[in-house]
Amino acid sequence: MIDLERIDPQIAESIRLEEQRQLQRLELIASENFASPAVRQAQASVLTNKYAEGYPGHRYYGGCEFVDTAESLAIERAKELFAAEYANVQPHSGSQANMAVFFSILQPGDTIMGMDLRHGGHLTHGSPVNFSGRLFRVISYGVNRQTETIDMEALERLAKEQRPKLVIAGASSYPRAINFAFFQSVCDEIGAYLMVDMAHIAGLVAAGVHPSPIPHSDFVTSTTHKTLRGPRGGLILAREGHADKLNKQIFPGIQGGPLMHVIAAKAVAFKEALTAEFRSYQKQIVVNAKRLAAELLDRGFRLVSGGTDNHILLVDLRGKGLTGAQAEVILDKAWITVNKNSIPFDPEKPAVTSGIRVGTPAVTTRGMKENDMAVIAKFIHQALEAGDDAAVLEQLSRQVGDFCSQFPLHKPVYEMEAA
Ligand code: DSN
Repeated sequence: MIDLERIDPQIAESIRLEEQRQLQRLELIASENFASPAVRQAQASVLTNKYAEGYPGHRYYGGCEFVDTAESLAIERAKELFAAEYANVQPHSGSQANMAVFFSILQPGDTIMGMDLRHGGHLTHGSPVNFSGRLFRVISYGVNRQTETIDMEALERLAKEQRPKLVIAGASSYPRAINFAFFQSVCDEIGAYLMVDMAHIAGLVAAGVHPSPIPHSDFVTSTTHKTLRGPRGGLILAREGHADKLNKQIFPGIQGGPLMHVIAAKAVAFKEALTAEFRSYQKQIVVNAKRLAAELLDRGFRLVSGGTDNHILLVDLRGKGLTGAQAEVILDKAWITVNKNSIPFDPEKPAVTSGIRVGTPAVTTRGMKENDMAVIAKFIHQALEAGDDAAVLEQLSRQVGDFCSQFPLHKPVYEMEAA
């Protein structure tokens, strides 16, 4: 930071403060994590200087021999990690990965079917405010009102009636395991493609803690920075037969020069994810989520679907007389970071919501275990009980800061316990 402090003290200060925030506060945003020092080192490297439009061995620029090595390693490791036939590591984000898949098999106006955003889906799965909803005809499925799990019967009925060309499985705020084999059977019956967006659960899938979508899908997309704990970016996996059209859609279809520094960091993250330590970390994420769920239920919170199978809890706050927006602000004051989140059939608007989404990937990276989840549940309960009592929230924020100081932020993967 020496040069940065001198050249741009304002940006240096914002980075320093953000680092302090991450260090001192409880990070419970389900889609966030702390990338390892090795991942960040690759991402901050001179590879950011290189143009490499094209693919390894077939570039539109000279001098690509070393970045070719980095990208080839990333591809091979991604394929090994997920037992996939094909990998494209160039998508700048999960949204770009999804866009490339859509454009490789769909024409504007074609019908796609995805999970309703208000039931836990993602913007790119057909929301009207997103390119996916603007370019394609969208059919949405959701959860059953009683079980709050995906309504498979309704989904099958709708798919047979509407015959989408592409069905999308995967979610952003769904706390339960997804039955990819069932999605495949529906797609087989109606002759649709199946794309699984596993962004949230990619780390769990890599570690075998969640069933893999790979054997069941034509396409699997992901981000690399959530449970997978890599740099911020996207990934496409597919059957080899789709390779040419996917490569063409990413470049030159929708992207220009790949971010070679990010691709190198993805390669590092995939290498880390191939270790026994990483598998043990992923198991702990789920163990922690289940314990946090039990502790919150004990304190009178209602959880959507009654619990969790993965890294996510969706807390319904209506019984506590709070909206999601209010809870997010209150918890922030106690140095607990979550996001407000719609719950299925939410009577509140998306900017208000009736719930919060809570996730365990980041705190598990810090080395927190089951008993620490009991402490976190207590903090959440105390903060929400305090409401707008600023003095209590300030006092709590000091306790949260002290608690966090016991857990290093950047624990190198090789220092973690193996399973
Ligand atoms: N914005 C991400 C999340 O928080 O789940 C999804 O892309």
